[in-house]
Amino acid sequence: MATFPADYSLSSGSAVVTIPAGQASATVTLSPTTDLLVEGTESATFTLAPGFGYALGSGVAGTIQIQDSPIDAWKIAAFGSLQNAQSPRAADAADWDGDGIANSVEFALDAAPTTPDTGRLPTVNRELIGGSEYLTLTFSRKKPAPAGVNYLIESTGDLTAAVWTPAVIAPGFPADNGNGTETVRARDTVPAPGRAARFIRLRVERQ
Ligand SMILES: [Ca+2]
Ligand SMILES: [Ca+2]
Repeated sequence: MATFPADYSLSSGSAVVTIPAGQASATVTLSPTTDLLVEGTESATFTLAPGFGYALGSGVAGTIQIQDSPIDAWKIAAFGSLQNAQSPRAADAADWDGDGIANSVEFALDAAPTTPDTGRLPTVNRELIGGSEYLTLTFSRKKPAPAGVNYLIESTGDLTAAVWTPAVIAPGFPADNGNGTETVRARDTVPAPGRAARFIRLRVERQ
C-alpha cells in the first residue's frame, strides 16, 4: 500500500477531493515520488464516500498500481525477493558477487549482480579517429538504455588533480547490435599520441 504524501503527490494537494455541486466528476492527477527505496509495486485507492443527496452505485473504488523505479524492480528480480532486494547486499554500491562491479553498475551494464561477470566491464583501447589516436572506452547495454541511471563517460590526464571532463561519443555510436542491445563507444577529449598518460572511465549515477 502506497502512503500519501510519502509515495505520491496529488494535484488536489489533499487526499480528500470534493466533487463540486452540479458536477458529475472531479479530476485528480497522481504523481509517484521517485525515491531510492526498494518497495515493490504499491497500490493507491480512491473511494467514493457516502453522503447526503446522492446514492452510490457499484464500483465505488478505483485502484492504480505504482511501480518501483526500474533499478529497484530489477533488484527484486535479480536477488529473488523483495526482502533480499531491501538487504544491504542489494545496495547500489554493494558488490554481493565479489566481481568488483557495484550493483548499480551491474544494472547499467546489463550484468548479473549475483554472478561474477567481469566480461561486461567496459574495455579501454587506443584507436585512430579522424586521423588522431585517442583513448576510447567501449561497453554494451540494453537498447533502449535503462531508465533511471545516467551514464557518465569522463577522461582526464591528471589523476592527482582529479578533474574529469565529459568524453566525446565516437562517430557511429551508439551502434545497434540488432539483439536488443547497443554498443557505446566514447573517445577522450584530446588525442593521446605515443605513451601520453590519459585516463578514461564510466561512472553510473542514479537520476
Ligand atoms: Ca558485483
Ligand atoms: Ca556480477
